[in-house]
Amino acid sequence: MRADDDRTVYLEDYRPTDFVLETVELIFELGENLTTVGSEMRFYRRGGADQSAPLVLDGDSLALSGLALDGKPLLPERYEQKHDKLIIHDLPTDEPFTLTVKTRIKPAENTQLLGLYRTNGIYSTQCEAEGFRRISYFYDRPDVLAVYTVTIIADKATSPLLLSNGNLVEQKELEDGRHMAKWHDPFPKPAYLFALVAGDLGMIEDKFTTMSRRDVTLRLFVEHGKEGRAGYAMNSLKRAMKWDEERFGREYDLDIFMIVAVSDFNMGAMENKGLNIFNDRLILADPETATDDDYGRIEAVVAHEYFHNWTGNRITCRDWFQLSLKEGLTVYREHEFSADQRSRSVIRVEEVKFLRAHQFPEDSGPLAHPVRPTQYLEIDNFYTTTVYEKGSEVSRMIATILGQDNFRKGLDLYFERHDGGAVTIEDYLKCFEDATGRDLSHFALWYHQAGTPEITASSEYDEKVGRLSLTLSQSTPSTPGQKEKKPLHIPLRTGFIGPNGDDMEPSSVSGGERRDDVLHLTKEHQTFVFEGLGARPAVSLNRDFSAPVKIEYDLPKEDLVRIAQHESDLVARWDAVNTLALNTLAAATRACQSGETIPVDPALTDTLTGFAEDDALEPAFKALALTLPSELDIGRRIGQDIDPDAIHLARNTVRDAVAKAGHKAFSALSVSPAEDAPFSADAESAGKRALRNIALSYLAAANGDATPAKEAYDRATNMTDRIAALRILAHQFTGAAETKAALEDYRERFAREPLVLDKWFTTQATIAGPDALERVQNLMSDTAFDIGNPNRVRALVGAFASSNPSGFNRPDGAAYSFFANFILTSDKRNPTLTARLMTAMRSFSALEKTRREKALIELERIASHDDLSRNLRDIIDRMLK
Ligand code: 0A1
Ligand code: ZN
Repeated sequence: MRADDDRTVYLEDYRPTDFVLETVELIFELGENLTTVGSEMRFYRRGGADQSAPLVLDGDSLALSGLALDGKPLLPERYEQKHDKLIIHDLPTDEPFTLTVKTRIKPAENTQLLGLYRTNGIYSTQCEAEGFRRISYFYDRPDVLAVYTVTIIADKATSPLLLSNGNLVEQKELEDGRHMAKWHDPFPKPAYLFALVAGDLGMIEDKFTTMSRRDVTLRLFVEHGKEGRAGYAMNSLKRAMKWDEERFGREYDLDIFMIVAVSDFNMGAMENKGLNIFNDRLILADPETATDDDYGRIEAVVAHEYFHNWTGNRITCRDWFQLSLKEGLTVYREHEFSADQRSRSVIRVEEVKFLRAHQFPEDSGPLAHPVRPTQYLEIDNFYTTTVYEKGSEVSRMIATILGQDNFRKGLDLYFERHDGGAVTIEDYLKCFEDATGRDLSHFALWYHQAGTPEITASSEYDEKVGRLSLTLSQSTPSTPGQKEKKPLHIPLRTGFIGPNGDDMEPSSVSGGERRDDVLHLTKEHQTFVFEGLGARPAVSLNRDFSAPVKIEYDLPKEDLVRIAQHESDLVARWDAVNTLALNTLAAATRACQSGETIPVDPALTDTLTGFAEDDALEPAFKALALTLPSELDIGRRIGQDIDPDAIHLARNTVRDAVAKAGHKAFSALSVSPAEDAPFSADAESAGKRALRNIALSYLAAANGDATPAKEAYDRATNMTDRIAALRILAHQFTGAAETKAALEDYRERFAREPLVLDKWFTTQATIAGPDALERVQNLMSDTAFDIGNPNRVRALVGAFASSNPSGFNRPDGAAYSFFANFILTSDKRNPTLTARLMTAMRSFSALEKTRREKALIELERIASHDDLSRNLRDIIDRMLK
């Protein structure tokens, strides 16, 4: 039974609207304390719909100041305002009609950063998912697509720039120093893709000629004075436009494409039609202020938002349960773009690391949900790594199962069949089935079943006949609301590595489908039998991480080492080293807890030294392979009764042992081959910097001397090297005079650069140990800290809670209590941000008993407040269920 006050939304309740909205004309008169919004909407009643049904429009925190039907004011008995809805009765049955709604809003008071808000002198909007209803009463749902015409009126001196979606059709001066601009977007769109920006910004401009030789004007708006940092984003945009034409045949459709960078933004960026709005940290970059990772993220996110023009905007979601239809697919397209722009295996390893660090824990904790959920209380809380990254993996698996050419055929059909539509995951899958004839009904379970599948593998080799039997069993753990799970269709790329390191190819396979190197695991238990293998191979399962699963496979250590050294698939090589390292680190943690001496497996130190010395490997890959799993990775591997202090000690011990064993190699790598060369952000140069910096951190560990890192800091000519040196100092030489000096220098050097100071906040927030809390509290009173800015909050409080396991989980629970207080305050200001921050504690039940109990007390304290936002209420209740 559903209670009356239950605001949960269920997929099964979906039905189309009673009225069809064709066009909307909006007029904004902008004022920071009072903005008026006029909305003129042309509707008609849908054929077949209930002919007496009222029109029910969504609203949120609006003041209604006018309401008219076909130009005549509506009498109070014709409408009601209930639970934020505007309900209008007795509307025409056959004739179209025009409804005019006037609302008043206060952009400067909007600290939620949803709807229309004004910060730093800029008006901007964020309407996904349900922000438009904070601007005007509307059919605020993705399946209502209308053509928009938008007039913006504002003071010309403070807002010389007036932008909205589509094409500029009129612009003129008005009285009293005001001016107006009128925009028209010919493409019907849902309200979540609406955008408006007004203010005074700098701009860079470029152009792109599309494959059908149309010229598109490209404009990128940033804070005055920051134009010099916008070039890389512009360049990324042009590469993304070209790539989408070449790889997927997708051409841009308007004459202008604009990006605006704002400094107060809840998320990364937003794909509003023709007018993307970005968190400025994902636009601004130059060598002195941005790291190589920043450059990589900018390239990826600029491309991601651009790719949405087809996957999301031209074809959108029928309802928010289908969110992964646009997000999963767009992340997959973004990943493929990055792989083509950079080194494919390096990009793939980074994706695997991200998935394991973020999506797997989500999928195994209290917030687990399917890629396509069936219910939600607050849709904002479903912009998750499951919907995004697991959704992307699901599209990747479709490509693996069908092959790239067939995947493209299916996607072509999708664009052709559904252009202009608002569709479902089923519609998407059907295109691949229809284009290729392959039945994906079993595969579709990936969208509906939550939890990370676990595969247990065992193998037997019969030397006499050269036969290998590989038995695979799969199961998926229970998740909230889904107790029983069915076996999935899992595509597993599998290699056989012979004793000399070469790939072996079996002469035949039985027990299941194998195409190319893909095994199709479809049953709960399945034994594949491979004939014609003249020697016992090391079995490399899940090459390229072809399926987002966990694999339990008791490979002999020499097989792991063989894979690490010889696999032709670099992702599998990385994974083998990573497994070797995790095995060692987990054993070291156990020893640490029982007070034994900490063992360090020479197989690990030898393999890592071998990597460090191998000149044939590309530097970026070497850097990844040499990076030990993080303390959080080790915790996840241990899984329960986690003691973060033991992990911290164990990891440092193993790191020091690796540093000593590879000392010679690391010394060689730490001297730069091209330190004085002019900076280039390309992937190859970035790889060299990454390798040099990881070598430097090992050297610092081996020598126990802060001097080389301080020298590297002083010498640095780019942010990658500077922050790498600062991190080594802060994390490995906390409290040293060199560290203090470098931290002060950085604070001073970037005093007027809030985005750059975020790295300074994060570096310090993630210093391990019991002093972290006090350090974070002190930093909160730094003048550069601003509780109203989501980037600052994430850089300091977010980083502390999510990336400082020993500091945040101090055994006395003081940090939990600090965090709970912060959450309660922050919730009043910005619920979207706060609910996301809260998820940092979602895995608290995996901690050892004392910490777990202390964490629980604080979580329950938060839950006991009866005035929480719906966002926070949803998260905390699910965490405590
Ligand atoms: N669609 C955007 C993500 C996004 C979602 C919600 C936002 O505000 C609450 C903002 C952005 C993307 O995938 O990039
Ligand atoms: Zn997206």
